[in-house]
Amino acid sequence: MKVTLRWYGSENDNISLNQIKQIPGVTGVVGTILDIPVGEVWELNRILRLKKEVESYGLKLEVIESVNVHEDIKLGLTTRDKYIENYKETLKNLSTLGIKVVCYNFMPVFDWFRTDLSKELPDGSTVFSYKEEIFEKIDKDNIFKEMLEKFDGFNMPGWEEERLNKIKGLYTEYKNVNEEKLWENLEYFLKEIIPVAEELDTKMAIHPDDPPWSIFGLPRIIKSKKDLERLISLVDSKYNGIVLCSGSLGANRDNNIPELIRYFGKKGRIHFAHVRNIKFHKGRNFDESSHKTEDGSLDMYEIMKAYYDIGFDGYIRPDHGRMIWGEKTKPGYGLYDRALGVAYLNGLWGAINKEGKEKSKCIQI
Ligand code: DNO
Repeated sequence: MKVTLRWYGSENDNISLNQIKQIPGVTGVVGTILDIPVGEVWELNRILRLKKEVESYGLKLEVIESVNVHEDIKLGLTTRDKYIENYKETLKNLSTLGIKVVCYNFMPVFDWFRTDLSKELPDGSTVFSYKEEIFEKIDKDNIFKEMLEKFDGFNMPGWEEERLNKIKGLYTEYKNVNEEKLWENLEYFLKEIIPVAEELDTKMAIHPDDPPWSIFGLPRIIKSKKDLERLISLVDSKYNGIVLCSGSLGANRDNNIPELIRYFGKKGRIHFAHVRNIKFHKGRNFDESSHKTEDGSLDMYEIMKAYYDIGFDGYIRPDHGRMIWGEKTKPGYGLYDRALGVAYLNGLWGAINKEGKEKSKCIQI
């Protein structure tokens, strides 16, 4: 596996590349450019600037998270073709500069969603959490305003301000898009994009819906094994793959993460792994937790073992971290807890690896 950390660029992140390169085992960053409006072409110069900066610290830039998909594509409007052409252009530019994996999602209007971004745990750390009772009281027309307040001045991926003023209109437009229609629109997009990705040797990886259920009456379609199976069959190409995000899919207790890793890993469709833990509470409620197994509800050993067993050689990153030690940065994307996360995941991997070697020695004897 290739261990990476997400980084938002010097304009948007107060964590430095120098700090990142000091985390044991991290060899690359997952790049994000937040200031290009969704749907516009990512120009070569802009990507090159990011690449040079990352490489000047001896780190690699081979994964982008995300190149977001314009709403017109998800809505299936006639204007989508223009945005699809732009997307292809962006893929070409990214590939020219050595990007191997592009992460995207197909969630209408909202990307990831939580009801609290700084719930305090007994040890004083704060985490993202989702509570149904709070969710039900949310004023969905003013959700962007509420979320932006929670972001505490930091701009967050998936919550571009440009959509803020269009929110009511978007709900109306999605009235004509049910899950089947959204599948059709995804298929249309992939049939255009995947042949280009194949030519460029760029792997496309869809991020699952987070949380994996419909919110505010909007359709959501990447929530389960069945959905992922349907996704990979829309265009049968290894370039049409997935981000196996343990925390997103894992929020539905019916999704067995190690089993999903083994199943889609063996098919060669996992191009990017997001690994984090969550703690289940009543019903659908959950908190994000530290990466450690005992702090949450997912068995991180089993998750890493599944990656090990499939011989995973793709990109992996720790996912959201808690806010600890007084750190002030983008919620979920602090340095300290993600660095602890990397160390823990590397520890598990190292132990599994050593055990595997010991076992194979025994077999040879
Ligand atoms: C949130 C992230 C998401 C993710 C996108 C990928 O923290 O996991 O914003 O990057 O859904 O397209």
